[in-house]
Amino acid sequence: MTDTQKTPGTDSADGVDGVDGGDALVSAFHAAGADYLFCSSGSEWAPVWESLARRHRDGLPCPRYLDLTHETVAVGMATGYGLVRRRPQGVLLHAAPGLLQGSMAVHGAMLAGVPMVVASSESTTYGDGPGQDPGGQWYRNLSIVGGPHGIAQPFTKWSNEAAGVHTLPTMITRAAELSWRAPAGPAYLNIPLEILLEEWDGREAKPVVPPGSTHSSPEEADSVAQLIREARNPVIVTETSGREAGGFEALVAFAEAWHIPVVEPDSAVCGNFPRTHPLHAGSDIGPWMDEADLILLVNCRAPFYPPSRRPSKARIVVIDEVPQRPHVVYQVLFADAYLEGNVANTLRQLAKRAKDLDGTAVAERRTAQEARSAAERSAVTTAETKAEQHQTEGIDPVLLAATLRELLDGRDGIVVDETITHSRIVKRHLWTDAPDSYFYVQGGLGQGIAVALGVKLAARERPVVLTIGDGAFAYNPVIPSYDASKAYELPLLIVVFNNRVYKSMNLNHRRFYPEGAAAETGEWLGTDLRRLPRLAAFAEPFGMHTETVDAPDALAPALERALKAVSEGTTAVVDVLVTR
Ligand SMILES: Cc1ncc(C[n+]2csc(CCOP(=O)(O)OP(=O)(O)O)c2C)c(N)n1
Ligand SMILES: [Mg+2]
Repeated sequence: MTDTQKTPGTDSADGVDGVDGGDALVSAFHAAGADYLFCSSGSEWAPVWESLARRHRDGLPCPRYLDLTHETVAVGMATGYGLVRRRPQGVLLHAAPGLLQGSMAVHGAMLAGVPMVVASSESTTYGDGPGQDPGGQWYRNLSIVGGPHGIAQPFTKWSNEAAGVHTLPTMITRAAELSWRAPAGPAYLNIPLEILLEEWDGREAKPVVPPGSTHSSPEEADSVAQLIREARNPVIVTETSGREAGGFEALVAFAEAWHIPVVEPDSAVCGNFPRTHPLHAGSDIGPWMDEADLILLVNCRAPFYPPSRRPSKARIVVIDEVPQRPHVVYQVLFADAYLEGNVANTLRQLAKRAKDLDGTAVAERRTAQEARSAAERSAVTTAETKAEQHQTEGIDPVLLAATLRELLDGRDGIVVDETITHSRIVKRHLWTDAPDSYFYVQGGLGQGIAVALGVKLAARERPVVLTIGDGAFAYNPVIPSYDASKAYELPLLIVVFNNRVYKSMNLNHRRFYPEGAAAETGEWLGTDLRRLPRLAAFAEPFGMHTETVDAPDALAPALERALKAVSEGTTAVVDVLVTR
């Protein structure tokens, strides 16, 4: 390359200090608009570190860089950040082993519909080529047959190898653009170390602009509006409308315009509709299966269970930009009509068409919904009163969720949830009613702390609470997660619903073998966690605030102290010994 082709950051005329694939990568992520590179280290990233050091020294633009000490933390933080910011970020993992370690979280990002470009590396010369020695570990230890892009393929949207330094920046911006489009999800790029070390001509990548919008046609929207007008007992069922930019607000406007109740089934994984809204119809689609005459599935990938349980008389309209999720193995929707434009756009179009409503039908469903809403409010109150009354027996999880709700009231908090048997309680009693205020951690266990850290990174001004089971907590890379919290000043309130058991799995064992040998002898294998030490204690070496609570009277004061510590900048871990 000639000197004139070098970037302004290149300060050597002999090419030794010239830009290479590492700088091409940094330039491309900058062009893709990534705010962050979430990196879990490996020797292939030295060219990237070198580029960043050079850019920092010379005041040149680049994404912010985070040194993270575990792959789950790197990917999980990118997921949490992307849930709030909805724009692809960069994730750098180490070779095939780092990708394998991070793959559970990449799969989680795929389920969560979060855009990101994940990269890791391999060697193509194993030390037998000219140029820099990649290191014997690539020959002896790190390679995998078919290349890391082969293993990434089933749990990413797109997976490939970068074949040369000159196509690398465009490969990265292309991967970012692919990952950003519906259904958003991670794209993977294998970037061989030799390419990262190869000289690059310093051509900065062209900035990536956001995707264009997609709309359902007015004719399609008209015909669905007509179906709604003709329905007496319609219902909206949604899992993730709140995940779309503006989706939460658009769903409220749509439901209100037509007076249609909204069910958020247990498969809902983010806040879609205010829990406190009079049109919120709880989480059970059951009562509607035979009663509704129109079911509007809005971003709802798995509405019925078993999947073949078909509503008896309802027509079904599916509103989803990509209804058949390519990564879902088995999916049954029974659609009578599809609206496949951007969901927020579609809902706004439908809201505008809410004219000439049948007054009698609206009055009927308003009365029915008022009764349903009153019954739900009273059931919530009854459950909370009962939880308070049984205080002598320990801390009921309902009491924990309700106490947290009261404490968070008016603070614009965000709840990240990695509980299992307590997740219904969290949704029902720790309700959240604003956009981007509740996220359920998807995929395998062990990502919750990282996802919460990423959410906090994207919303530093809001308190972020992680609710987590004791089993899930033990799956998290706790040390690397606490390290990230401390290093990047990301204080969380972590509340452990500690029942000393993998309750969910024990319930399944009992369900499969109600009168089996384990039921007879009491030998319940695979699920007992009583031997774990005090979970809050792992935060002590990090100087974090810790509380272990086993008495109901101590609960609210402990949570208050913890929240105060968080507002002062320290992560707080409150381990609550719950009764079930
Ligand atoms: C990576 C991973 N390994 C194993 C599992 C299987 N699994 C599902 S629920 C669960 C137990 C969770 O225990 P806890 O967080 O205490 O919740 P509880 O069941 O007590 O409500 C396990 C191990 C999983 N989901 N993910
Ligand atoms: Mg448990």
